[in-house]
Amino acid sequence: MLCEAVCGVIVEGDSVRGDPDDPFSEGHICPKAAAIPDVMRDPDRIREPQRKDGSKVSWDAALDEAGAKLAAIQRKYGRNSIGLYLGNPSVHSYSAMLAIPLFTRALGTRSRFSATSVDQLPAMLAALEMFGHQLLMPVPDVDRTRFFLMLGANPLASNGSLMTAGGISRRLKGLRDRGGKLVVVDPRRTETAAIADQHLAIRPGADAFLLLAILHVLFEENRVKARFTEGLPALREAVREFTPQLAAGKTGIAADAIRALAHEFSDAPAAVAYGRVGACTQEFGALTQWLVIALNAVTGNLDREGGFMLTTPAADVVSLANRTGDRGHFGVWKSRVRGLPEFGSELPAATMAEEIDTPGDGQIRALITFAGNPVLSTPNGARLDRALEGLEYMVSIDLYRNETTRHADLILPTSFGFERDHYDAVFYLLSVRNAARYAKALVPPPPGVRGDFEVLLDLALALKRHGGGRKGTSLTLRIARLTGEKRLLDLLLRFGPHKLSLRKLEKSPHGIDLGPLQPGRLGKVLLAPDIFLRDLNRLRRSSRNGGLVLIGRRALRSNNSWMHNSLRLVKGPPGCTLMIHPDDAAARGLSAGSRARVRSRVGAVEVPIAITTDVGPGVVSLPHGWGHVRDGTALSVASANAGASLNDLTDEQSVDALSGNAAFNGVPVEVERLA
Ligand SMILES: Nc1nc2c(c(=O)[nH]1)N[C@H]1C(S)=C(S)[C@@H](COP(=O)(O)OP(=O)(O)OC[C@H]3O[C@@H](n4cnc5c(=O)[nH]c(N)nc54)[C@H](O)[C@@H]3O)O[C@H]1N2
Ligand SMILES: Nc1nc2c(c(=O)[nH]1)N[C@H]1C(S)=C(S)[C@@H](COP(=O)(O)OP(=O)(O)OC[C@H]3O[C@@H](n4cnc5c(=O)[nH]c(N)nc54)[C@H](O)[C@@H]3O)O[C@H]1N2
Ligand SMILES: [Mo]
Repeated sequence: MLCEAVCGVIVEGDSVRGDPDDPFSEGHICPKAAAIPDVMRDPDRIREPQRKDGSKVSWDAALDEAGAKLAAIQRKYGRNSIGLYLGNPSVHSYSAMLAIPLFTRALGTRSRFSATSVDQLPAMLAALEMFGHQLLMPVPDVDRTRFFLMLGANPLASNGSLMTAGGISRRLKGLRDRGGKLVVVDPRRTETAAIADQHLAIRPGADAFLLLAILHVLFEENRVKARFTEGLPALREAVREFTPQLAAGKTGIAADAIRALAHEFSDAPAAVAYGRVGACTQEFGALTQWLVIALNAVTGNLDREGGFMLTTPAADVVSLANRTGDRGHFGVWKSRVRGLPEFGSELPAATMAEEIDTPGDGQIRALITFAGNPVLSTPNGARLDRALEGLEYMVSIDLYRNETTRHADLILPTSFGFERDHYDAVFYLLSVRNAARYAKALVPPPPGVRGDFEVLLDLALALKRHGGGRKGTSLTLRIARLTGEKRLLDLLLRFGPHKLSLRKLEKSPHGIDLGPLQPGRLGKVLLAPDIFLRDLNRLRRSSRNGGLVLIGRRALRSNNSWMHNSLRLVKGPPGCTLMIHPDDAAARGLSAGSRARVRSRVGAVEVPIAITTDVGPGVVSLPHGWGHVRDGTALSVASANAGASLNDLTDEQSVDALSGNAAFNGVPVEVERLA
């Protein structure tokens, strides 16, 4: 519904609690779930289509206007003049997921962006290059592993990501009860690092050096036991120069500790390495994700129990994509202004502002956003904020007038939470056990909102009616619209590997356990794809300046940029603080209770500080998703607890040059005391 952990809940009136009979989450729940009703009945939520000035407009008039304007712009400037940004919650709505492929096909623009390129793109690129499919992303078999090496993830706050695992604390405790070990690699001593057996405080962006050095030790000591051998000699050759000594200088982790880690990983009866947001949104995200898979592979832990495994989801979108020949692609075309590569037909979100504000052929003149807030969630959001002002037309499909959608000529509001039925079409693909659960809608949506599926298809149909979009797509849209998302989901389940159906799922409202992950799901694996070997040159040349670097963070009671209007989540001490080490604070005359100005190449923000040894010297941390203080938003609770936007500091020019993914972590900053 809004979280990758997909916990089962019981709803009574406004109260939400964990479902003890859910075979997967076993009663676990977190504060975000309890806040779902807050969003549903939030007075600031948009409940009817509205214009920029806040005036109401009927659905028919709104869709017709949007269709006409967008079609006119495409006729005048070409199809690519319309940009599309898809935000994170689209993957939590099966209704949106089923509509999006049809919508994007009908729109026919190459100016497509999504939260993928500020998140897991490097992991998808590694899957595409190594396994031949962008969605074949293995997950850690947390319930059976004996050694868990976790890089750049904080599941105790995030509830786990690309690792759907309701009740992750219980599962991590289980690992230790079996005599297993958890090692967390993170520049900050996070909530997860604090419960781990070992925390290795790495310098931001240095994970590739660490992984290369572990591989170096494994090859040097003949510890390699790979079931997949394609590219093994090239991998051996590539890691030769990356010694533990070299890595120690780059990572700040002692060479002996790196050797010991390599030994423990290879001696464990089952081990898994896993890297998440911190191991993706950095300068060497793609190299890191490649090396994570390679480490699992050469130790025999890829695609086997207790290691890095693939799921067998009841609604199998991967085999559907295979059948239609869409395994993904990379770099087939480049972005207009900076020449960054497309991935799966999307361009990096870090290029969106420049594609809007740089004049010339192919410039974006109109924008559609769906369930996104890129002004707060993409690098140098302030530039995007300004760029949006220059658009000829913008339409946003969202629950709120937020920092992004405030620029839209039209906001089209959708249903949310228990107002709609729910199936986790995406997250059972990433689940640590195979499972399935379908939830019926519990309450009717407000009369003026519509479902994601309906709105997306109707907008596409309106565009087609006015002569815009790609030719030959109307019929499919109409058939899908008539079929409806529920029937399409039912078909996916019926044709899936477990031969389920909606009817069967409706009979088991607590969900169905479909068993542990199965080994032997991977065919061919390429251990050393050329694009990664070549990118090692960039790693070799990388150097570090001596100043402070900024990293992000997440908190349990905060969900990206959009749940800060729930009082129960934002109340208490301020969430948006700059964590800084005591030595760095002292050197700048900062003391407890001070406010600081943080400055980067692209901007400056002012925030309260929190002095803590949880971050090492040289590293400061600020959460993302804050900064709700722009004119024309209508978020009363959020504005009163505004904070500042981390992405007014992150740099749109700083990307993982291989994948184009945003490099949010490791931003050079200066911090000074505010008088
Ligand atoms: N409560 C809550 N839950 C959420 C979200 C939320 O906003 N709030 N967001 C959801 C979303 S969209 C996602 S994608 C997931 C993310 O899920 P996670 O990746 O588990 O969560 P993060 O807290 O972002 O963890 C990233 C960690 O990487 C570390 N890090 C930063 N730079 C580096 C580096 O260079 N190397 C290494 N090794 N580590 C580094 C950070 O210190 C941080 O602890 O969480 C999801 N769940
Ligand atoms: N510096 C830094 N920046 C980051 C990150 C980081 O770690 N550091 N993390 C990145 C990550 S992992 C992600 S995923 C992105 C998220 O970035 P985005 O997806 O751009 O932003 P969100 O904050 O998730 O905003 C979601 C919007 O969708 C709306 N919404 C919620 N549910 C629905 C729905 O069901 N239907 C519709 N139509 N709308 C809905 C909400 O009202 C909100 O406006 O942020 C990224 N930005
Ligand atoms: Mo994300």
